[in-house]
Amino acid sequence: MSVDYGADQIQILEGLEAVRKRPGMYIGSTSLRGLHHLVYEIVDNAVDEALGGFCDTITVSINKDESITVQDDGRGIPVGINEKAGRPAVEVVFTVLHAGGKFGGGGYKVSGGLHGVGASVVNALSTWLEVKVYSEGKIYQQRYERGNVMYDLKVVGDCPMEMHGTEVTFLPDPEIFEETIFDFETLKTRFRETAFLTKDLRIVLRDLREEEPVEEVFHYEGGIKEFVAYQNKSKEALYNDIIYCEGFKGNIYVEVAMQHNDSYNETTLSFVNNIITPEGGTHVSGFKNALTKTFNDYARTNKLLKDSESNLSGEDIREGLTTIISIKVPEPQFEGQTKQKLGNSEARGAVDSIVSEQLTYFLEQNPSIAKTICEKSVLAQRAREAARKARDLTRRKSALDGMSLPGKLADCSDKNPDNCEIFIVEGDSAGGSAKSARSRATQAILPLRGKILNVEKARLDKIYANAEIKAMITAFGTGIHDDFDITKLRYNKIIIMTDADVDGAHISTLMLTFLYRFMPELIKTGHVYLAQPPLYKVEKNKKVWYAYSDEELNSILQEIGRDGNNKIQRYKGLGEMDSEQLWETTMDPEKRILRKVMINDETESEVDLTFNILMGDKVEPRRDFIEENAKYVQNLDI
Ligand code: 28F
Repeated sequence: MSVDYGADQIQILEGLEAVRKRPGMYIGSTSLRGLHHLVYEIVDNAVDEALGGFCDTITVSINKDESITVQDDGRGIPVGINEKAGRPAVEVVFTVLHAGGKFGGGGYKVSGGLHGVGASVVNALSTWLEVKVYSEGKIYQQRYERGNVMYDLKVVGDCPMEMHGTEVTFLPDPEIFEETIFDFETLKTRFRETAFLTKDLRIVLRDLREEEPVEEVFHYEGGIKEFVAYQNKSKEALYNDIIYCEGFKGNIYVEVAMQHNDSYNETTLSFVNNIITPEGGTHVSGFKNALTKTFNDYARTNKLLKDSESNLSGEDIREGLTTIISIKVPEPQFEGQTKQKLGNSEARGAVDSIVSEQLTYFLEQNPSIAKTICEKSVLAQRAREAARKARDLTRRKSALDGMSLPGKLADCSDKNPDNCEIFIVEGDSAGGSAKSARSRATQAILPLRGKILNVEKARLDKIYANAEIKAMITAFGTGIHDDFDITKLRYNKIIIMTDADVDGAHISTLMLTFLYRFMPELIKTGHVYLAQPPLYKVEKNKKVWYAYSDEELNSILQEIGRDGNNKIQRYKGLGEMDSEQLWETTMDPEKRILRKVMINDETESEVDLTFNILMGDKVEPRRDFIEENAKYVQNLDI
């Protein structure tokens, strides 16, 4: 090492050592999520360069050895000596915690993800990292190992005079991370989102680990308008235009794009400086306020709402509305437990005033679209009114007869939810076997008749009137909607048990759609599971084996020998098993396989889309999705 250890250098080493000691403080976690965060940190620096107008393509490659290379065609991190540090600026960027003068005044500090920490943190948490800068005909390079400088910045070659940019390659340290294998889909979702939010930026994602390298290019000239179109791709839009509002209010830049579709769900994705804000905040409330006010004003003025009718609620207007809100704020303040909610009060007014003004103008210019939306909202208002009455009725009824549980439910005797689980079983006959198989103390059985209602295609009033759905809601005990209270959950595990065939998979998906739309907290807090019944039973010399997949069947046959003495039985449904077999293979907590249903919040916007693709009206996106994902279906993990 050719670096002299002055006082500054020692401070730097202490800084990076702190990062290695408490990585969670800097990147949130050392799980798979933290691992991917490293990539976002580096890419975000390149995105900053793009937002400044200096870079138009960012290439991210997952290399064969699980290192990552990020390249941009920006100005290149400065290689000249930084006055204060007495070292090249690029070295400062990678070795000093929170370095980066460009994050000071002027411009917007983009992302840095949840923790806003940057390149030096990635460096500290990598086994090795190499940076190359292309500038003024020269290629500069420096290498670090676990944050330590390996040699002074040096020129390693020439490049064309007009070439410029930065290239960073790093290998995450397995001493730090629990897992070091990158997930292509996770990166894909993230960079698609980044590209939507940064009009004109091209992001190329390559997976070089595969025999045949995979490449995806994300480039959207329409920016967030295209984001809305993408979210609505599996739905029927109510009108062709995408409503778009944009502008500055003081130093806050606001962009909003929206379009209604014929579904009943609201999708609102909001971002601050390109960071997703899953819990919304002041920018989202400013938007909602403007939307409600503007539509009510318009509907009254144009007699689309009678004097005798009450105002449309925000929810009525947002039924079937897909919205992307993206704002840029010089100094964002994030609040809430997970720091995912915008707190800046000036953002509320900025979004409200820009949306109110431009939406009013749009509605005046497009009376037929305005009428379509108002009419849909009035229908939503009526359905909501009917649903509320139905809900009040059940609420009053349950208060009268002391919260009567559905008749079909075979409840467990233990009243401590921590010990209890409920099996939602397709069909009365399988329900019957499950009832005699179960362990009565802790396992409850709720049989459902036939297919449950597809909530993706039904309005609220119809959903609340559905017997199977009512049975589930009362059995779970949590209530729904504004009344939802997870502490009232009567079972620790909700287990969906269906046949191991296409129909069974369809019923599971309908169930998951219902849970995701109406009680997403149950999924997010890890209470929902899929049972996994066996596909085959193999018998030989009075001994029995169960196989849960074709591979498993093959390996069993390999082991016991493939001969005429095995009788192999393929199970077509739960009903073919007697209660003892059902217990042994699928329900016994000691032996069964359960799959936990999870939502990864990094990909939450995709989950919404997935349910719509699977359960919505359009055939083509569904077919594409199933084809694309066929290889994952064995291990479906939504
Ligand atoms: C592969 C990841 O990190 N790209 C970057 C720049 C450009 C500048 C910069 C970055 C200046 C003094 C810190 C260039 N010219 N890609 C990247 N491109 N950082 S990071 O400046 C950093 C500050 O200390 C840059 C003029 N100004 C800024």
